[in-house]
Amino acid sequence: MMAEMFLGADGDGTDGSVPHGSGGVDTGRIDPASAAGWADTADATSDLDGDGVRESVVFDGAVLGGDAAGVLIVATDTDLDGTTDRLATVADDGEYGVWEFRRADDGTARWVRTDEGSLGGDESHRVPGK
Ligand SMILES: [Ca+2]
Ligand SMILES: [Ca+2]
Repeated sequence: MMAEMFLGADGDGTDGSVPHGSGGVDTGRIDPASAAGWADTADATSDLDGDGVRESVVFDGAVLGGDAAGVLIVATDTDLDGTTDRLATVADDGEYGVWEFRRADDGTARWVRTDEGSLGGDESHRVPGK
């Protein structure tokens, strides 16, 4: 009985205490389609590439509700056609993600994650085999 309690408490505590450190980076708090849709309704506020034309909307995921609160979202209309085609997100825990809008030959469109990672080096560092 004692061993069982010991193992249970230890194992559960370890696994449960690092929800964002396990299973890879989860910037899935953001739904790219929803974020882009929201950005499309807003006026571009930032000129990130410095060409004099504002092409990006920077906003907090809180406007999307749910788990997105606290995530900084940068939505960019790279070809200036009026719709967002690139998203970059940075969560409050340092995890970031980049999505690009892709349209397939058959006309279907989807968001493809092109980059992900974490800005919080030590915090997210995982010891192999742990
Ligand atoms: Ca620009
Ligand atoms: Ca566009």
